[in-house]
Amino acid sequence: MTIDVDHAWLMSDLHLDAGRPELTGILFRFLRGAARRAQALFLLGDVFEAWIGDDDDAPLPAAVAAELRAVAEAGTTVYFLHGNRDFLLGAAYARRAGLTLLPDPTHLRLGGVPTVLCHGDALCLDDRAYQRWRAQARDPAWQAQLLARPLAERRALARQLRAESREAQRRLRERGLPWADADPAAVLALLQRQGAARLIHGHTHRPAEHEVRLPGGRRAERWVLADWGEAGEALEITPDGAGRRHRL
Ligand code: LP5
Repeated sequence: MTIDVDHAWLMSDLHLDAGRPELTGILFRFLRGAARRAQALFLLGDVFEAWIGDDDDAPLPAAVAAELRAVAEAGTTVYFLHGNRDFLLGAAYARRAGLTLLPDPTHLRLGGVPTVLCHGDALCLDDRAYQRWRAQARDPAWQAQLLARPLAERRALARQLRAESREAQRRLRERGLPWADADPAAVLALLQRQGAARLIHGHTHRPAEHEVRLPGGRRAERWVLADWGEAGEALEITPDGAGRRHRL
């Protein structure tokens, strides 16, 4: 079934973490208010700083599940697409939080526009070390083995992976190499695959609106969502267009 929604909110890269309660507070305020004005809310990955399994017994995932479920029960469908931090979020948590899981990428109609949604990490083809890691991390057999490990071990592993990632980025900066960005050919291919006129993604932490010229002279848009560094941000789509809402 094709998703066709006139009024939607989209956000990504919230990186919710017990150490940043102000971000969770912003999200909850939004979920209790503005979120409910739309037909759908699309969470495009990295909602959580690190997801170690649906059986995580920490208070944060439980509190977020309760707030998301309340939105879904109030009539706003909440969709979730995995990011590189929460790729292990599974069906059990989705049921608990009233989420509808989406594949990456997802083609749909938003505000009347044929649109494609993705987290954005799969577009960063130049980041070869990350793409190798991504292929392994998305392998269901590897995930099952990992999720069978005790929670405490997974928590420690997540900390280790974060440290490795920060170190990899520090080395990049040291060598003067740029932070990964979306590959133009991959963007074109994604837009062309199902005739989309708009691509929306996060991950790169480079919020911007790009115009993409497709072969044949057709134009498309690429919207890059902001990460929630200091304040919450969301993109609102209506039949009148797309607009960023800062300081939620
Ligand atoms: O995340 P960010 O923004 O810092 O950087 C990303 C890429 N890094 C990652 C790795 C994540 O940050 C790790 C955190 C995952 C949390 C969930 C873990 C759940 C599993 C464990 C618990 C059950 O995604 C980074 C990109 C950057 O975006 C820009 O695109 O460059 O990629 C890298 O830095 C590549 C590195 O080489 C990192 C890969 C580490 C691989 C280590 C292999 C160890 C295997 C352990 C097996 C269990």
